[in-house]
Amino acid sequence: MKKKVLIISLFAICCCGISSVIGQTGNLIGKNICAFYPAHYDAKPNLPSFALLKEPKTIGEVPKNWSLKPHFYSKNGKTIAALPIAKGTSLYGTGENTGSLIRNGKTITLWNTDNYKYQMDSGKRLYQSHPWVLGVDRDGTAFGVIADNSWKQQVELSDSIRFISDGPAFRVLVIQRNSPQEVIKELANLTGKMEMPPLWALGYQQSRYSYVPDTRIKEIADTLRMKSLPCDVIWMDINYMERFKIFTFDKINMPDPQAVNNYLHQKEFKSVWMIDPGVKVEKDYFVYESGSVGNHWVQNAEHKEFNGTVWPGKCAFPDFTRPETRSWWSALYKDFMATGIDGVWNDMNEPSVFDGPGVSMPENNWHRGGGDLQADVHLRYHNVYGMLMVKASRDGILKVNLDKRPFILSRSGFLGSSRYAATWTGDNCGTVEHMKMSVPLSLNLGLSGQPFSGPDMGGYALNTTSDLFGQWIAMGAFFPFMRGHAEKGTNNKEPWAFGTEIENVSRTALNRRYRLLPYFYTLFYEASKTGMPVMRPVFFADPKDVTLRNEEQTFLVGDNLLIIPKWAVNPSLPKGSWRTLSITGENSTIDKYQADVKVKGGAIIPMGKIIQNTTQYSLDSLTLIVSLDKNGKATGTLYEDAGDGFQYLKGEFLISGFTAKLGGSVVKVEITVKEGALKQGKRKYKVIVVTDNGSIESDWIQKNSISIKMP
Ligand code: NBV
Repeated sequence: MKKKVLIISLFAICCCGISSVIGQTGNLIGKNICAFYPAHYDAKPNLPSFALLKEPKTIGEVPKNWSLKPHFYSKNGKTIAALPIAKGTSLYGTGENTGSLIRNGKTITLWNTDNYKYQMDSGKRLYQSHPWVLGVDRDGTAFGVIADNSWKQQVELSDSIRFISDGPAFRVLVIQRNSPQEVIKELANLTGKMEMPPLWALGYQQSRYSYVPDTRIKEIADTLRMKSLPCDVIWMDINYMERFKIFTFDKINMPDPQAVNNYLHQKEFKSVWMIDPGVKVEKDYFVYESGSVGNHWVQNAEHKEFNGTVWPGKCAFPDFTRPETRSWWSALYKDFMATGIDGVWNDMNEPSVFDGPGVSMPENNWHRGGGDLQADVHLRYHNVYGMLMVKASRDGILKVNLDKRPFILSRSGFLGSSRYAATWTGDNCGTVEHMKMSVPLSLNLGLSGQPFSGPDMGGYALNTTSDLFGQWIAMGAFFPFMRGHAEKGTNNKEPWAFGTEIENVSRTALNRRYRLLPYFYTLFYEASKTGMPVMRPVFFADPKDVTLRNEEQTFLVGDNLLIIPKWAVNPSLPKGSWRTLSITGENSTIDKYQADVKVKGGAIIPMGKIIQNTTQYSLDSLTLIVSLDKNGKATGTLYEDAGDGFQYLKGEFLISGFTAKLGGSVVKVEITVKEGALKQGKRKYKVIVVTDNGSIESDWIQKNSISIKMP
């Protein structure tokens, strides 16, 4: 304890010597959660918080023995909060950034940036900002720190955690818990949780910039079905629009969007269509006209309409800080969605402005705010521009499709934006390096409150080789969001575009994902309830085991599946028994592409059938994969509901519990209903007990108690 005090005071002196120190106050806002304020904290330029769901309530004083306190000071015109960390602490979080999973030694800029190929600033700033750091101490206990402000800032992670902001002094929230998992759950309690997505959003998604004309969309859809490559969604990129004007359809490329959607629906596909924030400045264009009448545009420093160049040419940009603008924007979705569109893709919402500083707006642009949001400069609102946009998009879509769960994919985001949208990691490259990097990218998004993410599978920019595509789809099948996407001008990157071998590799990978959907969907439910990520770092298997802290080639899906991509070299794997699982009859131990999937001893994994899309999803025959622990026991869970709509919020869901126990040479599996009122149809089960020397399977049995004799 004495040593700690000494370190902290040395640290404080260090800060004092070079800058002006600001005092600090703090209070307890939850069990082992404290909020710290710089002296003379000014709420006006900081609140309401964009990250937090609601303003925290003080419930007491900072506990006497609380060691993790920020020091506030200012230096060179920046406001800084610094927290000393103990040697050996592993740092994670900070959202979407390139580089290793572990963040120690990194400096990250939080300034949402359209970063094509992750080239600018060596990828140290990407499309999203998460002023959040997760720390795991040597002993596996953990803490989390939120710098509660939206201003442009840097996170410097060295011998201390430093948030260095261009804005005024801000408050800092510190969570302390016994494990990183508990910290992540507290983060979700503070910043909100992702709502249950529609089941179809968990399926495979096929995209390209762009599938045009409309006949090409049908061709893609037909080929997927003809080749039995399971898929749920086809994506429409900007070329469906008339001269890139949002909420319009090009007369040649997309003369009848309703007919396209009908066609896709008939073939059991959903469709997701792109909408960008930039509105073409053009007389008689209804979006620009109505936006101008409503005075909805972001202003320049002179308080005049700001214009910048994006795809359509000269554009105006909605000022989403204004409640009136958000309502206007929401209402634009009415006719758009009426064409049968299922989901929306909000791109370019950093916002990207081709001829602006750093590919965005000038920092001194002006947002007028309204409601509880103050009028202020872009420097303050830039990082939440996309978040405010998707919030308005979501509201609009919900109003039109009252009984459907909205699905929005947003490129830009901020801490807490999983409340409104899923995300992908932007314009990566078709390179081995970017494939490998996609693992720590999505893992850290999961550790930063965004459970629903994934990369452009196969790589967006550059041509992709068949071998790389094979490796990528084999691994991508286990990411929360699985979409193949490619840039204009690159080679075709659909699963069949690389020849028969890779087409077969792709089919197996997709079949593996679709069979695992009951397990995935259960994990999405968990994420929506607790904030636990779907894709988890391997160190979650044992936070005390420091050898796992750097592991970023392999990952966990939930707690019970360990994914080892074929390209992984000497990964650090968790101890205990993890048994190889064959999901569709494949033998991953000799396969050149399919990732090794290992199931944890003590787990039961529910698996469905091979289906071509989620319209065919049915749990009438369920396979239970049983992997016993050293005490001969295993447990598992299954969540189910209608797959869409909101009846699940009124109790129309079912959570089943599975237990297995070895007695003598017999494994007895019991199935019980734990929660929920959904009526379960007839269901037969097959139990497969996976052991270290192969597996034993039962017949199909329509009972809730199944015994299987071990050899
Ligand atoms: O709309 C075109 C692309 C899109 O395909 C990509 O996924 C986005 O990240 N979009 C960026 C705009 C142009 C990028 C060069």
